[in-house]
Amino acid sequence: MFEKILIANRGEIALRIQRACREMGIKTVVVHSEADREAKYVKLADESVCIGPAPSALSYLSMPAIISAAEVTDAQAIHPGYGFLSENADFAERVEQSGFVFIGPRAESIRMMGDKVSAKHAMIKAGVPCVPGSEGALPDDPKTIVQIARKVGYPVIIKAAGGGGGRGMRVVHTEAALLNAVTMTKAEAGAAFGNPEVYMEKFLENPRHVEIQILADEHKNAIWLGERDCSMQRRHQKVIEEAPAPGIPRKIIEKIGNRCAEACRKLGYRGAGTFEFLYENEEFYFIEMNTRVQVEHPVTEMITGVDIVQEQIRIAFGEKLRYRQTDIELKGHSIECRINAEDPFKFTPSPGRIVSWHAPGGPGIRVDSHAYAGYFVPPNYDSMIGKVISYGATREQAIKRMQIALSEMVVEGIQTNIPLHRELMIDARFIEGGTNIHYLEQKLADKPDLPKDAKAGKK
Ligand code: MV4
Repeated sequence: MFEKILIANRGEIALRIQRACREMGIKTVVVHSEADREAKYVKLADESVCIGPAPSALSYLSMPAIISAAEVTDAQAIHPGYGFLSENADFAERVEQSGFVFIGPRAESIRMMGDKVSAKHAMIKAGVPCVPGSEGALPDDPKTIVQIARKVGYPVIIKAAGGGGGRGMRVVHTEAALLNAVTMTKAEAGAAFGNPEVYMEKFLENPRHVEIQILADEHKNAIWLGERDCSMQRRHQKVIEEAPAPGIPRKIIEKIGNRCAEACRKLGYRGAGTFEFLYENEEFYFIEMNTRVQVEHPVTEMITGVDIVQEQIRIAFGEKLRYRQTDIELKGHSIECRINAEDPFKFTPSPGRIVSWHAPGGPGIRVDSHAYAGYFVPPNYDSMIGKVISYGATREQAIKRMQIALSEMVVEGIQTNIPLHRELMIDARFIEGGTNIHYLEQKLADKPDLPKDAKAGKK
């Protein structure tokens, strides 16, 4: 096994990866910016290297700084976590060219999935059902574009090949609005992603966001670890995730899960990965694939008992998967609440010094966080400061335990979204289960006593 791994990330995931390494007897190097110098997980690591000033572009996104840090510390592999350089194919390539192992998929897989047109093409070929739409990128000819849209049927959505995660897309309801929307999306995509290619899909009005976690080794073994429902989101930021997805027939999920694992084998995919789907009227439609460990991976760990980060490391070392599909049993239910340093209903960031921090505990509660009393939340990065994860034999028990956990939790000195989570855990529609991707924004828009600009979905 590797003796030493460099963690090219920060915050809770840097701590999470460190814990996986420690359990495996692997030494850790963390890189950090000047803003994260005092972070506790930096002190907990075996070694640390300051790689630059607070702005991400000068630290966590600096490939030469990170690779140099691996060189001076004699690390053998680099774990990119999520965000930052985790889905940057050039980084994966440069890491390997410098003689280190990239803990993630091959650069070519990252590149293929980063281009949403080639990702969709690969999925169609591999037998994964996709949203009906244009076959590949839209052509330049306006008449052909109009024809494609008529065939797909309105409303349609125009998406940038270089986009993803909600960036670079436009919904079109009428033929009159079509060509202008295509022109605008192409111009924006060219400017934002350096790739003006766009494609078209049927716009699904009220889907849920359900994703499949997979693990694949370089010996063509691949398994799926159940699904996660991530529909509770605001402005493409997930707020609550859970596994399993409530109310979806197991037969339908098993069919799609097996398709995903089979696609991994066909594509020669290696590493952990997530197939993102829209789910509507008992049908799954592939939209994107993420080639990294995800924020919400713990809910899958809770119901499968598989340590996804440790498996990433074993796969990168070249080991064979330690599980066959028949070893994977989904047991119980898990819910994750993302804790953000922000105003709970206006959503403005709230960085600063945490004065008191009382994390919840007890049966079925896991807290993944690097925060503590006295920790300063820097203003330079994402506002997520941790995750509370509950587990129960049933969804009802997981909700109950989460309610208790949130009632115990105290964070003072900054604002957090804990009050929002407390409301959501007693929300009748959430408790019923199966709300769609618009539910949270609609609920917030219906709240009477908020200034208009604070409401989501009213841009
Ligand atoms: C869609 C869609 C409806 N129909 N595609 C947004 C993020 C990106 N991953 C894809 N997204 C969507 N694609 C079709 N054909 C609706 C969304 C969407 C969405 C998807 C998942 C989670 C939250 C969302 C919020 C708004 C829109």
